[in-house]
Amino acid sequence: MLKLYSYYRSTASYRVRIALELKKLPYIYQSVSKLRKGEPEFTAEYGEINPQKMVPTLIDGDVVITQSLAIIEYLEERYQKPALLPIDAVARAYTRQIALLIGCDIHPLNIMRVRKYLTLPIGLNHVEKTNWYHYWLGEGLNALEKLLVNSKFRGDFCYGNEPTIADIFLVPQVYNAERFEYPLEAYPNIYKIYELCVKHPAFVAAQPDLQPDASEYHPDDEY
Ligand SMILES: N[C@@H](CCC(=O)N[C@@H](CS)C(=O)NCC(=O)O)C(=O)O
Repeated sequence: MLKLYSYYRSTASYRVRIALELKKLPYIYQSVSKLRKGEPEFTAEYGEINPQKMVPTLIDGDVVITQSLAIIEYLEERYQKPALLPIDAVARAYTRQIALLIGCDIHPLNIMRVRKYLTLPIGLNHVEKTNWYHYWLGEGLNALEKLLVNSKFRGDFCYGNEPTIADIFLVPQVYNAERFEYPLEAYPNIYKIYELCVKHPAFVAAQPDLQPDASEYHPDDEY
């Protein structure tokens, strides 16, 4: 059976969980709970599995894959139905464009190791770190909102009327924006898609609060 190294609030893990649920693939959930305590050093054993010491990591037999987009594209090629990418080349590029806008240009600026580095050695306080995140989130979401408004591909979801990788990346990022109290009123198109997705059974099953390690949560946890 597939095994996913995950952490419930990790947005990159959340993406993979959504893809697994959409494709109705059963999997073993393996929590990397050290992330919760803000400990950058995952176990040495985990470092052997994923040298970047990040989540997610997918195990499929003797295959080990890291990086959420690589995992999702692997699942797409290996387990084809339902398709998470459109058939048309231009439409595929459009959905990847949204995934990468979020995955490359928003998300990495706010992960635990970046927030820790902003604290020390840079010396930013909590408010300054929040401003940092909000600034980069705004840059990305402004562009995404425009992209959706101008797209001929846009339907109820980012592309047409079924979820694709674009929605798989959009939902965890909006979840994270809400967690960090970023106002979303300026993004009605993004938010409408988010609201639709979070009612979809696969997105519901993948949501952070329903994961096995969510119960370990403590209100003081920053990560
Ligand atoms: N580009 C990677 C990003 C993975 C990533 O940033 N994971 C975060 C959790 S969302 C993590 O493991 N953070 C640990 C750290 O920052 O040290 C992917 O898409 O899988």
